[in-house]
Amino acid sequence: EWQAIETGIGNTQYSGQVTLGTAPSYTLTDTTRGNHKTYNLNGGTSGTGTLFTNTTDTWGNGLPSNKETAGADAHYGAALTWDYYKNVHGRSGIRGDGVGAYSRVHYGNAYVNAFWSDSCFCMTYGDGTGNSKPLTSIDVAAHEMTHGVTSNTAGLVYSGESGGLNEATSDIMAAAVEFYANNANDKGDYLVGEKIDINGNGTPLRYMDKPSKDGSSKDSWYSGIGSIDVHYSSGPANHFFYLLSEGSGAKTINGVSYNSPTSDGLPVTGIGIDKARLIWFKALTTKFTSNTNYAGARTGTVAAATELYGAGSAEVTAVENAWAAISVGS
Ligand code: ASN
Ligand code: ZN
Repeated sequence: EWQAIETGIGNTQYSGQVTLGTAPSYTLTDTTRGNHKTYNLNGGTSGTGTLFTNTTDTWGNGLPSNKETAGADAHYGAALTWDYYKNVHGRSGIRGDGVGAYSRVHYGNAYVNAFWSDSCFCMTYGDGTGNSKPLTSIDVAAHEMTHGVTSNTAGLVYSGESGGLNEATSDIMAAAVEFYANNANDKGDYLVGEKIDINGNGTPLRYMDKPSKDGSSKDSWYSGIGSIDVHYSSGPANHFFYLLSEGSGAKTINGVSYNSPTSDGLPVTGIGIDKARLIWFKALTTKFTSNTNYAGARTGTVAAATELYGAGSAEVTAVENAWAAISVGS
């Protein structure tokens, strides 16, 4: 059956003016991306609320007081993440079957979190502190959607070291999506949640070049890291990915300054995020299993890099050096 492809205009809070999939006239339904839909919970905490519907094809006004604005941000983040997985990794949707998930915005009252749920095959966003900072930025959307990808591939158990690797996978792919999007209002970075002001002082939620900058995350692996919260045991793997992409030491990218340390004091030369993201994705989808730990992640990524770039390649050496730099040896 033939279906019109409508592209509306979204005035988002975090990403400026963007195009949105809005068919049929006019709802937030993305027919070119598995019919991904975006719903307004309007403060509710269950069900789907109502599908965003409009008489014109312009959505939101860039401000959180307009209920469509968060819908536009979430719809855009889902579209970017879909495009990233399709165009960079050849994966069509979260399950790889071309079927879209859906997004729900305006969950609860001043709810400061966002989450993926396997049971609804959907992602949900609160409106943040004072209902003025919805958690609908590109990186948060990509982070939550990637929980769906992880769940349908490696299936990394959400506790212990595998839980940290699950969380890191979401942060890693969030950074990759942000760089892929190259949005003028939200350029790529190795920060997580820099737009949503979750700390109330303008600082990001997490830092991949030096995870301990958040006060809780770990920079390197240690025996016992599996006992801490998965959003902190993700630190070493986030740090690994930064080092593999950009290398150790000081560097400024898109106006953000980084300074990544190594636990062994040896320098790491980065191979660029375009290669690093392929290595991580290949390991996630063909090497990691539900109980993969840090040692297994090292083995899996070395194997993935070897298949992609060859034994003895500079890429394999960089993977080995980046793991050594966060205290995961051979
Ligand atoms: N936003 C959090 C996350 O995606 C929610 C959670 O802790 N499950 O990790
Ligand atoms: Zn997460």
